[in-house]
Amino acid sequence: MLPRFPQDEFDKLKLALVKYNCALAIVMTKLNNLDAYYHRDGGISPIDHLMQRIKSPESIAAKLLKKDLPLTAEEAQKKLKDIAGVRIICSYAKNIYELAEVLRAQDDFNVVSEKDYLTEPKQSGYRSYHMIMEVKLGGLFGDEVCLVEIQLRTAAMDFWAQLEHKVRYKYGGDMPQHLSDELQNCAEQIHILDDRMYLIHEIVEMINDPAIAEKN
Ligand code: 0O2
Repeated sequence: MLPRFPQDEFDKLKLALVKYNCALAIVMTKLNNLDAYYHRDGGISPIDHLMQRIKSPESIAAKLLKKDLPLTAEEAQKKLKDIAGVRIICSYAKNIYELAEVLRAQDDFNVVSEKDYLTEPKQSGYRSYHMIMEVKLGGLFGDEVCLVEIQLRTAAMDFWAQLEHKVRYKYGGDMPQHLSDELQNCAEQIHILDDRMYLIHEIVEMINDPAIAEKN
């Protein structure tokens, strides 16, 4: 059974989640605008697609328990940095670093921390680039800020992460060794595939480059 907050803390958390929804909307608007900017004049955007989610009270409670923290709304807001989450799916790993650079340059976001699980994948095989952003809420919330986690990954990495998450959830954190070995193996193959696809993309880009086409 999923853990639950005591009723009074649940009510406080519900109120706090309004702020996280607001922060999520601000980040999504920014990212959609960036995507539209890249697409101007038929250009190519490094963003393939975007996903967003607010962690459910049940999974917030589960994460607090996992970290041995009390089930309070205050503790959740203080200690969990991924209550609001955006996932940016990119075509190639190179786009991930380009976008991270662009996000760092935004005046209205303050990057609180970053984790590069692309160069240093997790033991499970997980690859992704994580950024925690502090977002100014403005409007009725005045000077209040809220944290949003941005996960950047390729479509292949996302495919892997979603399957691994499903398998891990099914076994309640006690995944059989043969499955975790197989998933690690798949993660490596996906990494190689990402590189090979990027190489094809680069070759096509070179062929399309007018300066190179003129020479041939
Ligand atoms: P969900 O359901 O996706 O929200 P910490 O720095 O340890 O205090 P945290 O949150 O453990 O905090 O940091 P981490 O590991 O950098 O990022 C956590 C999130 O990254 C997870 O959130 C997942 O979304 C994703 N993630 C990290 N490791 C893995 C992994 O091995 N497999 C998969 N599929 N996803 C991973 P949640 O809350 O665990 O889950």
